[in-house]
Amino acid sequence: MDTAMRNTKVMNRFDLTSRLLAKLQNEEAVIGGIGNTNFDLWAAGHRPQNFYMLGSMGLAFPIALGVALAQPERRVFALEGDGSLLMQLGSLTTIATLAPANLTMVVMDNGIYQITGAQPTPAAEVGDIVAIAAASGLPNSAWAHDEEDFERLVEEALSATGPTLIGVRIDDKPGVGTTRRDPVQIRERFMLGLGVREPL
Ligand SMILES: Cc1ncc(C[n+]2csc(CCOP(=O)(O)OP(=O)(O)O)c2C)c(N)n1
Repeated sequence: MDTAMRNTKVMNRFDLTSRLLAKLQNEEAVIGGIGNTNFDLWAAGHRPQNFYMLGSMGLAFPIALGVALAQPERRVFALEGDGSLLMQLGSLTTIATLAPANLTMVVMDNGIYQITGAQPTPAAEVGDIVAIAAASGLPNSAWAHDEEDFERLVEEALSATGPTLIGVRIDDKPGVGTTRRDPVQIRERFMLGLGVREPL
């Protein structure tokens, strides 16, 4: 585990999301959290296995947990902002307890609630989300030092034998695109993408 948060490069959410998607070859599910994480997931390239959370902070990891448990043969990635994860820290211990080997969580840590006006999050100066994750029972948690390190951690995650968490420090840029706000369409498209809905 590497908890050296202060030594990590400040990167960009859209760039990292694009790098993640470029590594996927097996219809892996990708769950974007509220706001910027799902906007950048959309902008990086829609895939039938992408799910875009609207409205509720902190649900990317719980939704991804459900998908990972329901489809253990499929690798599942979840993208969440630091502010949103702070709303739902308990999900980390739940995930550590259920320990799906196919789940990887990416925390996009800009230290702010970017989308609502860049207010600093409570943990911006004093907390370390990767250390919190490790102490929640997820020893396979690490900060990505730079883009290459992020790609290496994603590759490792693709064959991991337990849940993994990757922390990335990111800049204060908003998401590049905007998901269409149609929850029913998002859900139905995702279920088709996961093969659990018959096409009409
Ligand atoms: C329970 C709840 N409180 C407040 C909001 C308003 N809100 C929506 S997104 C957001 C900030 C999200 O911050 P973060 O997850 O760090 O992502 P960022 O905007 O920095 O990309 C807030 C406060 C909300 N949707 N739900």
